[in-house]
Amino acid sequence: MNSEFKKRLQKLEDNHQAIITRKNNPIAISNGIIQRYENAILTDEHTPLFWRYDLNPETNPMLLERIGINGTFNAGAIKFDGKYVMVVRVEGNDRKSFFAVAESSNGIDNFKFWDFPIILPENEDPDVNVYDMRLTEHEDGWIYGIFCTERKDPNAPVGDMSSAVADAGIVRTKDLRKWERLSDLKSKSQQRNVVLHPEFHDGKYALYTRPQDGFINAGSGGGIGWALIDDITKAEVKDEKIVNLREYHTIKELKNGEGPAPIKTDKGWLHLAHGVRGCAAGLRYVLYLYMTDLKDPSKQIAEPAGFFMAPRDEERIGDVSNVLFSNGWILDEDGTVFIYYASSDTRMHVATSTIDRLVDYCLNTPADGLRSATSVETLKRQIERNLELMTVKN
Ligand code: M1P
Repeated sequence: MNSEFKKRLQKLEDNHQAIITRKNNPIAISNGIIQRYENAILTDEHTPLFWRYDLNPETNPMLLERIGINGTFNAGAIKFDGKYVMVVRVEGNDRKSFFAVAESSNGIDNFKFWDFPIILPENEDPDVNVYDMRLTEHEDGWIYGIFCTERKDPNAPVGDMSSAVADAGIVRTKDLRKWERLSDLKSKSQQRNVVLHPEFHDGKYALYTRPQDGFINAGSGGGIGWALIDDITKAEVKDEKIVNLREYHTIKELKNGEGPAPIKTDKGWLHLAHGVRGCAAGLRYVLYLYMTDLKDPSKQIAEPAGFFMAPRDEERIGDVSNVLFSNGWILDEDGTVFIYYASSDTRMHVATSTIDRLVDYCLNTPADGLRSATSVETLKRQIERNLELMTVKN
């Protein structure tokens, strides 16, 4: 090994070690609903050096990077064996995404990737690109992963190298190491952002869907759907009911999609989703919450107006800028909720909250009146109540 190689390797190792062991502090100011943290929790630089570099001085004497990683984002999450675990969408410089597991003991920092990415079995129609896995610990005893599988549109005109078809791929596992591939979801429309509900409903599996007319456009797809499934090993959407609507002049007028599997609370099912609108800068993705009925999860019972979290500071910039996306959260026994979210299709962050705070936010934040005048009316009522309170105090 030449000394240049040795020196460079040491530098790379020191830098990597510093990144993966960096402490993550809460930022000083919070809105009381969530707590953001100073650092991103997973970046391309968190991926092991032995993924990116051929470490053999004989075959890579200049120690050049051989396999570049472009981003680590849109991770599913689960508490497993006492660890906070993410199944991360890792995207290479070649634009192919794959899944890899990263774990931490406290859920806030020191996330470390497992040595190997997930070896995802394929079915008869090979996936071209796979991403955004939602994990569900189902009451049937399996951990399911539902992800988007993307393939070239077979009907694309000659020369069109972009048109794609999105479907939902389904896998299941007991240990996050060995995955069984089931049939892709059958549906009349393209599907992305499909999530398995954790309990049976009327003895059937239930899926949150996102019917869409094309690969990008939701088109006539009215929002987040709900579909009961007879056989999860050959899942088929026969009937779809829209649970959470898209609406004009809201944060989700263009499209929306379920985030992670909903959390059961004593007041109803708590849902995290993303909403998309178009603006001069392109598409803007924000996160929002809503709740559905405990007995009938297809019935919405609350939805605060507007976004719950939107991109800010460095979160605004990345491979696809102005995007927050979340498909993973973890509820701890003490009621703490770890919200794992990605910014701008580039990196992962965490925000923490509690079930009580999130449910209070959902049930007591004013709903969207859908017009400027109703927003002003809502604000006026709050100002009046507060001023009255302040006068009484003085
Ligand atoms: O680039 C933003 C997001 O775009 C897609 O989300 P949706 O299906 O809601 O449009 C997905 O490709 C997602 O991975 C990506 O973060």
